[in-house]
This record gives sequence, structure tokens and C-alpha cells, in this order.
Amino acid sequence: MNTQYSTVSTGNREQLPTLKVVNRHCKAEIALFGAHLLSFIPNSDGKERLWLSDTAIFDKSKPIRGGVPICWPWFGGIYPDFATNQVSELPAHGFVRTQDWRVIGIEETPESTVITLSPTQLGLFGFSDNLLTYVEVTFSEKCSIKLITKNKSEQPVKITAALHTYFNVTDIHHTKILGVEGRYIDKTRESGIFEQPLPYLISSETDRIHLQDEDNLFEFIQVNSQHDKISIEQHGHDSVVIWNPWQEKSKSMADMQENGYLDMLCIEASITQGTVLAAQERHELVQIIG
Ligand code: TA6
Repeated sequence: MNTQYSTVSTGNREQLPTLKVVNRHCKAEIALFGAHLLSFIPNSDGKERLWLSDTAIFDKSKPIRGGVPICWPWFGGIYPDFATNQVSELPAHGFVRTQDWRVIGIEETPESTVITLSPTQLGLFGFSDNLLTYVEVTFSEKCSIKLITKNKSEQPVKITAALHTYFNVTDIHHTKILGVEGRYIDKTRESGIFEQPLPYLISSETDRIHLQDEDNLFEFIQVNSQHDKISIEQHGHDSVVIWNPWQEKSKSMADMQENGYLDMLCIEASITQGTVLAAQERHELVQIIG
């Protein structure tokens, strides 16, 4: 750690070790479990960008509810195996958000603090241990989360993935999403395909996979909630997932407070249709929060 800036210190959330970042631009906290970003507060307005459940579990028995879960090397509960075309039932959202990660780099400059982490276990659930991943988080006026995949094998491999970000909204009833239009798969309506009505408002359980096309790139999204505006920039995705469990689902989740749905909204930079990495190829899925 460069003592000249010394922007990183160790902390914890209950039993989980974390790294705390305090620099000229922001304050933030990331858990080593799951490389899970828990908090990002820009100094410009002092407002927490990320939502974290009051009843989130920090004992490694399940993913942390809130912040930015890292979903890799698959999104959702199924993995469409590239080689065998078999679809397997697997734990939701991959195998890295529920394991310890290690810090492999900290870079501190006046412009930013960059923390890079890698998982401690690869090659699970039939994946090659030559399929590598890293998370590189840059803390500055904005927070950039980069999920890097490297296929160090000699075979192509297909992945799905997501930066499953839970955003803090003042009031879901007065929240509008800008920059997400077009066709989407509605997981609350038997995965039918529908056209997004505008303005994009949330008024019931919402679980939508918006499919990127030449007219809808989803690279710049804004969430306006009463007086708060969150800007989101994304790259390397093929879709964007928008999720709010609403009242009944919130009640049914032990790690989510009953009215939790009122001040959260997931907007996830995601690869839901699948990306094939050729041998030795690298891919980056990026979300920048402002
Ligand atoms: O990204 C939306 C989603 O796939 C929803 O269907 C819901 O399952 C959510 O993720 C949360 O999943 P989790 O496994 O973290 O409870």
C-alpha cells in the first residue's frame, strides 16, 4: 500500500473481512467474500449509491443481499453448456459470489484507488480451471466495476454473467429509468417477449431481461428518484436486467426487510444471451456508477 495516499484500510461487516476506501473522491467498502462491493458514496453529494438489505446475511452461508453480487460464469439458475448443449440446473448466478476472494493488487494515485481481486476457487461445476476471472474496482468520482474473464484454455467457452447491482432509490413509486427501451423478456410473465412502455416506471414485481440491439445499446442509463439521480454506464453486456421483487417476494426473502422493495432497484450489466470466448480470449463486463 503506498503510504503517501494510504486510502485503503481493513474493516469488517460482522464476520466478513472488508477493505474500506477513503480518498479525495469517495468512500467505499468491499467485502473479500464474493469481491462484493457493499458501499459507494461519492464526496460530491455524500449520497450512498448502493442498497444493502437491513437483514443481509454476512456469515458466508449465502450471497450478501444488496451491493454488487458478481454473477459468473453463469447468470440465473441454468447454464446452457456450449460444448454439450445441455442445460444444467445450477446454483443461482454462478459459483464466485459465495466464495472468498484475495486481493491481488492495490493502486493508489491522486486520481483514484484501484483494487483488483481474484477468486480462490476456479474449475468448479465442470468449468476448466483455465477459465479465469478477476474483478477490478476503480474508486474515484465514479465507481467502475470491471468483471474480467480470461480463457486460458485451448477450447472456446461460453459464459453468461452479470454485475447484479442493487441501487439505492429514494422511493420506488417515484423512480423513473431513462435509457432502457425496446424488447424485453418478462420473467414474471412466463418469459414472454414484450415492448417496454415509456416512461419506464416500476409499480409491481419486475424481473426483465432487456435485449440489446442496434437501436438499444443500454450503454448510458439514468435512474431518477425524486431529487436523486444515479448515472450508469455499461460495456461488454448483451442485455440489461431490471429487478424489483415488490411486496410479496420481499416478504418471502429472509434476507430482505419486508418493505425493502420500496428503496431498491437492481439494474444489472449482464450477459444473459451468452458470450463465447475463443482460446486465449479476454472479455470485460463493466459498470460505471456515478
Ligand atoms: O437478476 C434478477 C434475478 O435473476 C431474479 O430472478 C432474482 O432471482 C434475483 O436475480 C435475485 O437472485 P438471488 O439468487 O440473488 O436471490
